[in-house]
Amino acid sequence: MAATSNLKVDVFQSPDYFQLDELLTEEHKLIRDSVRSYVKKEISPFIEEYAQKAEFPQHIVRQLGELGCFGPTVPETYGGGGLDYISYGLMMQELERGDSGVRSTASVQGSLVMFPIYEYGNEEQRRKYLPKLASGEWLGCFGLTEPNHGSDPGGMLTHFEDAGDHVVLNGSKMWISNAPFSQVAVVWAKDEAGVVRGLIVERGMEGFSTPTTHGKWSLRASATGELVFDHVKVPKENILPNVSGLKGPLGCLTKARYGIAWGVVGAAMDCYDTALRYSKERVQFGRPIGGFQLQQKKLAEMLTEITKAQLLNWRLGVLMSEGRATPAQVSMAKRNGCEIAAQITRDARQMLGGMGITGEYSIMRHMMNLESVITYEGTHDVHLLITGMDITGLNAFK
Ligand code: TGC
Ligand code: FAD
Repeated sequence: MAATSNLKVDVFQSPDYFQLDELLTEEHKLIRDSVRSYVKKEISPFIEEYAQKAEFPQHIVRQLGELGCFGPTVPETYGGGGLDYISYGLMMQELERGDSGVRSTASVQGSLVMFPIYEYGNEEQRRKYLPKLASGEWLGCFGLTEPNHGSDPGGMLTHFEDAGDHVVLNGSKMWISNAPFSQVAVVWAKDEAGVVRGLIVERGMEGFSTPTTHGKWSLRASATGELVFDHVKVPKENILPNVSGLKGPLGCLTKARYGIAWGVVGAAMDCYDTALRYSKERVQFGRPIGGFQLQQKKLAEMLTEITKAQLLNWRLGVLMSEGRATPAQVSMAKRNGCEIAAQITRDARQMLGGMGITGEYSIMRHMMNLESVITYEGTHDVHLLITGMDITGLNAFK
């Protein structure tokens, strides 16, 4: 007998083996449930089609804004949610349960575009950009990576020169999420002294273009592109005044990596739930495959890793909300989450046999998406070296 697909009608049931719900407030649960309902209704039934066509579902930008998924920790005065980090984490978990690309859109907008404008910007910049970004009227992107500088962004070549009331920006960025549809880009570039600064570049500025990256096998429902700057005149008022040096962009990454740590557990939960349901419905050798020990081993290990990662994220969320989390702790959670989620997608895919490779189920899409997530925002090995540096005090990068 063939097992029933859970994609068009999303019947996801969240695993909560250690009663983690008891650690959440009523507000946390309300936020989590509202994003979960949104994903069930507006994402799951359609996302596979967008992914197959390699098309970004542009309409979700407004929807995510209305739902409060853009800048949930930014104060309400600027259109943000004024929420704590557990709320933010739960939102990312639920969005990525639907698709990593959807979570990516929200991560970039909230942590990599709104956060630097809020944290490093002046009042004028905050008032001009944050409400439009929070509502989804505008989409933003974050330009750090360059063709020859990925893990080592400090070597970036993009630079600008002083030209009176404006600066002239030259260079290019690669692998930029949201780029092709963005109205605004937070770009990291070096000044004449070689110091990294943040600039807000707007679509329409002469010499600025955002060519789309084609041919991805991963994050197909997310738009990726380049940022090309050919003598772009950027008004000086668009420079973020309150940060200089690499700690500017790396500080944003800490926020976004935190969201990813939660997000990937959402993807893992989705794959586990699908595999569990399938294993109880799919009959071979006269009984459900879930009755075989080898299948139970996979399910038991999946749930163990999910539970450990859920606990890690919750504790990290508390530390983040209290302002006590370190970037190295965030690295550990991002790395661990990606690793266990990637392994769970692979095991879950095997449990569905041939059906596991089809778009009838979300597993193969999650599996391919996670190949990007394990790479961006710091690769698996980079995060390991960050942990190594933190515990030994010895820097393996330099
Ligand atoms: P290093 O000398 O160690 O540090 C330079 C300055 O930055 C500070 N710092 C941090 N600050 C805040 N948060 C962090 N996570 C920080 N890490 C370092 C550091 O204290 C120092 O400050 P100061 O005051 O002394 O100047 O820098 P390094 O050049 O040796 O590099 C270290 C390394 C390799 C860990 C770092 O460059 C790194 O993390 N590389 C990975 C690059 C990366 O993650 N790129 C991500 C691009 S954006 C992206 O992928 C978006 S995908 C989004 C989506 O679609 O969801
Ligand atoms: P490299 O840095 O060239 O790394 C290649 C390999 O070498 C990796 O395995 C790495 O771990 C390893 N390596 C590198 N240095 C060391 C070392 N010191 N020790 C041991 N091993 C090492 N960037 C943005 O700025 N904005 C975005 O919005 C954005 N979105 C992205 C979306 C997608 C779909 C993808 C795939 C990437 C995105 N990125 C973005 C870029 C992403 O952050 C980089 O791909 C990532 O940081 C790795 O850089 P790289 O691809 O140049 O790999």
